[in-house]
Amino acid sequence: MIYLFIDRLHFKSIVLSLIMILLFLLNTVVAVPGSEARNNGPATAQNLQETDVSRSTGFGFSENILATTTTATPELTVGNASGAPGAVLQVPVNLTSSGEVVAIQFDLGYDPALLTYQQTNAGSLTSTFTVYANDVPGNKIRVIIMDFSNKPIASGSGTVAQLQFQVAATPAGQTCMIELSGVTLSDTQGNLITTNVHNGQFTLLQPPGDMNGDYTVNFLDLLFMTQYLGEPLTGDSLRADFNKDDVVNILDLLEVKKLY
Ligand SMILES: [Ca+2]
Ligand SMILES: [Ca+2]
Repeated sequence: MIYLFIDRLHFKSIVLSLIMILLFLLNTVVAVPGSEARNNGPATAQNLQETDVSRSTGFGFSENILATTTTATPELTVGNASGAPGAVLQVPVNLTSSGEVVAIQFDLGYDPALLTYQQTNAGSLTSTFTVYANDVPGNKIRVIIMDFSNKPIASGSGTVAQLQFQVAATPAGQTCMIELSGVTLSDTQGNLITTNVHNGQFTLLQPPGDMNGDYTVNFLDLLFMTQYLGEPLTGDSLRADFNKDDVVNILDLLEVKKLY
């Protein structure tokens, strides 16, 4: 019985050994030509090269994103505006940024001989922000834009404020700069952000019926038109044909008379 038991143990050991040898041989045969062996095995020269490429690409993307974020200087730009005497117009102030701006302060200067300030409204990027605006000495409007939760202004381009002006009824001049000063942009830590600033310009438009080009409509325009009654339509007489019926007559004068 004892020998029989030993023989059984011996037989099992032999079978297990044979299975181990068979598995080793199978693993060797499969592993040699396959690519998985390279990935799972020890670091060969090719493995290291692939790893290096992967790391290089990963860091490359990170560095590119960081570079874009840190090198794109925000732009604060005043839009150009135009209007005839008495017209009400909006002057937009636009911001282009990468989402790092949380608060803005600036002064907007203008010529009171041409424009009268009325009010300031939030822009497309700041509809949920608080916008303060006050007159300050030197014919300037001081604007402060912020959010008490320290929320950044969305990245991209859009208006951060709309300043409303009325053109003077009898303007002294035809153009003026709409000029930024004291521009202060802040990040979430309260740090000053370097900003490129672009001023705007207001241009006075001739009102309809202004025949003599003095930006007002009055009896002088009627006198101007009478020079061309029945005259051929060339040069200034083309303007005198106010209703564009190809003749200068009393009907044109009556149309202009309605405008003042
Ligand atoms: Ca006129
Ligand atoms: Ca006419």
